[in-house]
Amino acid sequence: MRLHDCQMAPNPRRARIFLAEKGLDVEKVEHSILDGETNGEAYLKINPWGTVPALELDDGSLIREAPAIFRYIEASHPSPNLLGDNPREAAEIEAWERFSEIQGISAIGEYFRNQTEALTGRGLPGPSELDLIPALVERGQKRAAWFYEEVNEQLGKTEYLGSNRYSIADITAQCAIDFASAVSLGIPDHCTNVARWHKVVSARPTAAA
Ligand SMILES: N[C@@H](CCC(=O)N[C@@H](CS)C(=O)NCC(=O)O)C(=O)O
Repeated sequence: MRLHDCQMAPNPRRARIFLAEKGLDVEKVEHSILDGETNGEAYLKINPWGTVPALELDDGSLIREAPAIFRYIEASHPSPNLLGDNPREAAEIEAWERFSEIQGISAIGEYFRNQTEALTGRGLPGPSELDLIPALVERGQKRAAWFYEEVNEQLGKTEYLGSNRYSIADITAQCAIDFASAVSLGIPDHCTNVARWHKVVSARPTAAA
């Protein structure tokens, strides 16, 4: 197996942390997003969607989309369980995982992408050839603020985000928040539950992945 990756981007980091939590040491192939490599001919031959992460299996087939990679790895390497081990827990973990991708990573991405000159003409991930929309910078910031509020409230009730134990919901939220901090949307001072939880998840060895 090898993981098509980009070190600075939050979605591939979700996959790196997930693989590391499973104890899997997988070859990583770096593709720069900002330098346009993910939209270059060579990478589009591997993944015509032009996105990372993508997991290439030993038979040459490709799994795209982080949640699809999680499902595949969880089914083939069930321990430790990261997607929930009963239907109710799995549903709650998935709700927070999806929320953290859509209202966290995507919202912060909207904020970052639409003010980044290097991404001119790349309004969406992949070979979209769409204009940037400056108004989405402010909208992304507002969405990120809502994300922080929701996560802060939940973490006032539970130790981890989707369950009472570490799961994929925490991984995706952790990647969203570290990405947010890198683009100057760090944890708001009043979100003390987020700050408490962030210290705990950041202390896991896999946070370095
Ligand atoms: N829903 C996808 C999102 C993948 C995605 O958007 N990845 C970004 C990096 S964080 C990307 O490939 N960007 C390429 C680009 O901006 O052109 C997933 O879960 O894997």
